[in-house]
Amino acid sequence: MRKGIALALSLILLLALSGCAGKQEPAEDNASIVVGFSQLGSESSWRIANTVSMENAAKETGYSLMMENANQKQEKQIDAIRSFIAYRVDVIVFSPIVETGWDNVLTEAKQAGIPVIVMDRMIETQDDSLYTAYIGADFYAEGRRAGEYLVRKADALGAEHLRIAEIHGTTDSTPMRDRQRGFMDVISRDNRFTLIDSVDGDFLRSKGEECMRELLQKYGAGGIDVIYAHNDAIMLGALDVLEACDDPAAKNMILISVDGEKEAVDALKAGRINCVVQCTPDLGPAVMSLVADLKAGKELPKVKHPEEGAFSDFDDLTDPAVEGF
Ligand code: GYE
Repeated sequence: MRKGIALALSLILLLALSGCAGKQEPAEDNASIVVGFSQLGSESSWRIANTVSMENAAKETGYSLMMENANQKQEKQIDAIRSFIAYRVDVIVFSPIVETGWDNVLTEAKQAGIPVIVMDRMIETQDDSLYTAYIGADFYAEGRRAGEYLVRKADALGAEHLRIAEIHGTTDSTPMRDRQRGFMDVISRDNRFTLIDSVDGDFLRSKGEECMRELLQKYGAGGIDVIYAHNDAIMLGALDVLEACDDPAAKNMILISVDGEKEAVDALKAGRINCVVQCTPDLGPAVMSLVADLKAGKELPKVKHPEEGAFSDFDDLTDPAVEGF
């Protein structure tokens, strides 16, 4: 009997302790901290998952999120940032559609004393003091991973010469520039590879389809060995065209993509794509923890990259860890 009571008491104590150590309710005064977030658009599953990640992280921390979606227009992003300044939000977070053209509006934010966190894509500026911190993927490393996969694949196939067509992302955006540079840095000194074309897929599935149709018209399926798409949306659009093409050569291409959305990872598992380089959209929790550090007066790291890898037909794709978002 005594033993029973002791056990019950220790259970209560344990529950109470774990209650203390467990998930905390967001502090009530967090709601008074307003985060103005300018999302660049809704062009891909990556972007939609990124928006959801920001919304969920704001809910969890209790910060008030004021979000504007710019539908792929830089002017709309600039307007949104101006409206956040007018509203005197506590922190501005934004994912810049392209790298250049932000100095004026960020100078206005700086003059208003509002810190800016650049999320996902980066800006090009002479003045580093225009933003407090940047958090986003190392796109150059992603491009290198795509190139390294191709080198390994060429080795495994004993290929002598591979003709590559690149369908790139939004011109002058950070992932476009750096995924291209990283990939080229790996393959350009190896004379087994020739880049035959590089066309603009704007990170859109519809554009991926259109570009693939044009590439087939220009080179024929037999004239292309590799497609390097800068995101899964482009690749899935291209894949629709390749799979509907009568020429058997259209099914023999090596297909390399970036992101890791579920539809692409499933296509990889089904042997329809060869490699998907990972890029995580789940940046919300890290952004909100930067906001918390900022509010606590801590110094933020200027640059932060999430850990990423790649999935390919060299991996065990039955591993449950291989999954998309
Ligand atoms: O790869 C693509 C999206 O900026 C990393 O933007 C992001 C890219 C992502 O449209 O799917």
